[in-house]
Amino acid sequence: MAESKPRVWVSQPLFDDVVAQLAEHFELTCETQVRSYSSDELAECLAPLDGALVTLNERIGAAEIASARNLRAVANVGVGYNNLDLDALSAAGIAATNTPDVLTETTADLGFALLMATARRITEAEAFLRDGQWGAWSFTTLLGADLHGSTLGILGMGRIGQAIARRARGFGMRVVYHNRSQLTPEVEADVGASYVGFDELLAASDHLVLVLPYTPASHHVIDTDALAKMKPTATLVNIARGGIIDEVALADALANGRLAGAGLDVFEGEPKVRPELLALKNVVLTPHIGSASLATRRAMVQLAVDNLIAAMGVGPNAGHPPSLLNADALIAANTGGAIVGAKKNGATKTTTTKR
Ligand code: 8YV
Repeated sequence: MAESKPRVWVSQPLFDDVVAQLAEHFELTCETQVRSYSSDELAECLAPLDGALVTLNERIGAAEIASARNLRAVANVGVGYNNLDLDALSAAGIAATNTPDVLTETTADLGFALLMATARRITEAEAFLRDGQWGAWSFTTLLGADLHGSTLGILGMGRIGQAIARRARGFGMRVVYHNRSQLTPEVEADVGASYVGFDELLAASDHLVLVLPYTPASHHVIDTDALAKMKPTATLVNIARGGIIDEVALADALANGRLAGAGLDVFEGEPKVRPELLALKNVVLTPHIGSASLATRRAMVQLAVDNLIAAMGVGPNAGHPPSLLNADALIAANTGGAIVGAKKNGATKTTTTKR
């Protein structure tokens, strides 16, 4: 009898023609409806699998993989992977991958769109027009702030931050940034940005864009104190993760004239958006569309598919997924041994066994 193919699952409807490539190597199941999963539902879906292709909506940690004894790889469609508990996946010998690079320029474009829309109050202006308030033209209606000649602050200077800095140069902006580590002088010169401390970044920015990864260290890094250090005329754009901002503090600052405007593509409780933010006029809101151009979303799914095939040890890059997040797990998985048992169940002792 022929050996059965490894079982792979795709958690959300993506691009059928791209995802179908998985069927060449695996027994493939794809969700056909957009779904949100409870932890228990996810654990049930993962339990019989060898591999999974998931999105940021699926939070995968120790509880979700507890019964997934054969799971070897989880491919995330997204560069951010705060939905994955890498320690838990590595401890279980499960390879995790993400989709960097292919979305850099598209996400930088959206960052710039929000910078412009927020500074020039585009959505507020459109609502004003659609509401029939454009009765008599007034010279002082809907005055905004300039991008040209202003200082752009970038918090988080990875690939997307650098792509935004390059765009800012074309707009005649001065660019300052803060990051865990300073860029080399060559890269700083190339992107045209100067390193400053966190407080200086807040104080100097006419427009501040957040592009840092969401980790416990960056949770609510923009809080009441940070907002108080910004210019009351400044605008703030977030294209990273909602949890980086204390949204209650932000809504309060925006409502009370301590910050001019905000452009938000991501929210702490998304897809729910705080009523305090929805009630404000000086906020531009988009539903997490940073990477949402057709070409880029297709490229992200293609990279996730390539990652999954390679992480499962088949295809032309067998054993070498293009964007692996936890090399230790892959070594365990591909040598036929994976760290399971005691550690998988949350204890500290590890045993290596065949998967
Ligand atoms: C994705 C994102 O759309 O890549 C990321 O980190 O936030 C977005 O580009 C999202 O992750 C889809 O899963």
